[in-house]
Amino acid sequence: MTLRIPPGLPLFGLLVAAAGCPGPKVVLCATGEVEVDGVCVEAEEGDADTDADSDADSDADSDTDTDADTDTDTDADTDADTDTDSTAYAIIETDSSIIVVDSLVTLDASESYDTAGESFASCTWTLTTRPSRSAAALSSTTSCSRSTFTPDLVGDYTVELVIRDSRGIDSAPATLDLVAEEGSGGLAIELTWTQAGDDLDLHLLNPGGSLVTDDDCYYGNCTVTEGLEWGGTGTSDNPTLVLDDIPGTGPERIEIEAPASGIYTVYVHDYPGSSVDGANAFTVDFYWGGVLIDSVSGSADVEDEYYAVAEIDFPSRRVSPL
Ligand SMILES: [Ca+2]
Ligand SMILES: [Ca+2]
Ligand SMILES: [Ca+2]
Ligand SMILES: [Ca+2]
Repeated sequence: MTLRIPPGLPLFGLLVAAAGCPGPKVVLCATGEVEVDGVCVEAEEGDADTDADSDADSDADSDTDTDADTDTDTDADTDADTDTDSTAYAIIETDSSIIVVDSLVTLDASESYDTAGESFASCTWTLTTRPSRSAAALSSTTSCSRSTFTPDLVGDYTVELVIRDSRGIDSAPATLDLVAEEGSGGLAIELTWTQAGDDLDLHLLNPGGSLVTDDDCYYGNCTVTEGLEWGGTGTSDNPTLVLDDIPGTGPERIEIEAPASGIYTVYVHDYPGSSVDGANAFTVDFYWGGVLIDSVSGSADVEDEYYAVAEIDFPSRRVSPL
């Protein structure tokens, strides 16, 4: 028979399985060795136990450490919150995040509150973002009720409000992101009044124009079927009286899609053919691109009287009451 000795195996650990000697394999290993798959390998006594111990120790240690850390952190956070957090909460509200160039934006802080029920020590508004060439500014930087501003350029604006509580600790800032767009265009001037049966009339004078001429847009010359030629040769700068009213309380409405530059003047006439004596309160609303940009009120007290209400300048769209 040929005896093969696997390399590296000690002779006394050799498997003996000669031909003609069937039966259970017998492996004799030296002290300090164990049989594995028919060969003797060096036993690593205590390995299993050692590993088990290590694992157990590690687990125990980890658990202990984690618990300790958690407890410590929680306590520290709680203490810090109590000591340094403001009891004031700043809130800014406005109608829409989309705003219109040259139209006033109102920012309301009245929903802000203090969890301790104390009065605010101070409020600070900041316009933190505006287009690079913008000169827009807040009407108030210290009011705790409201502030306003008028975006002068298309672009992004951000307003921030910080409230200091009675202990002198500042709230987290409330921030409001706004995007200013050009109005979709189009001037609309609308007249409403309070006493029916009186027939008030809306008149709009072309820059430099006179009442009851073709430089005055009113019921007599300016309806959708008539129309006037104002400004340049195109029609977008022409006025139209799109709503007329005689028996009710309005509205009467004049529109110009793209007014030429200049100062236009608005009058209200108390038409004498329909007569109601006494005061008749009226309101003229100015819209640009469908957005209300200004409103002027007055009172028509005398039949056949013309009341100068306001001027509106283009291209600035500034309204000046008269
Ligand atoms: Ca009248
Ligand atoms: Ca009328
Ligand atoms: Ca024209
Ligand atoms: Ca009247």
